[in-house]
Amino acid sequence: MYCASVFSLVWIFINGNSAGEKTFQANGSEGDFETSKATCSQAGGLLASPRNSAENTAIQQIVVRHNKAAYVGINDIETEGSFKYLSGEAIGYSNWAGGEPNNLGTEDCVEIHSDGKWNDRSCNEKRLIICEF
Ligand code: 293
Ligand code: CA
Repeated sequence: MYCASVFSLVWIFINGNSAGEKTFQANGSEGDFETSKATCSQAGGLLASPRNSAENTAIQQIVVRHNKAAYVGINDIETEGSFKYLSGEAIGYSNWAGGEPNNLGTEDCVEIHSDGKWNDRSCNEKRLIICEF
């Protein structure tokens, strides 16, 4: 337990993926939105849900490291145009790319790109799984 904790702290320091109280982690695996949510939940965490710019930057760094966009824990599945966290709470921070969200076709999930900007996207793509703990 002690060694695991020390390792975790060193890992987080080296990878610079900590923001405030949260740590963000990816192991390279990918999945659609439901798979990403379930994977993080099974790991005892939550699909990464940026609530401020520091958290968004920490997640962005992981996207850059893996060169693969990721879903965040935000969607408007329930009510079009009303983006909410997985908890059901309305989002209090956003970092949309220009022209987004555009709900092209039907886009109810949100992906984060290597520039840190968000795009609403179909929930059925394969994206890097990033969890928060
Ligand atoms: C359109 C215009 C693009 C944009 C794209 C995404 C799809 O094709 O500029 O990147 O929609 O919003 O989710
Ligand atoms: Ca879009």
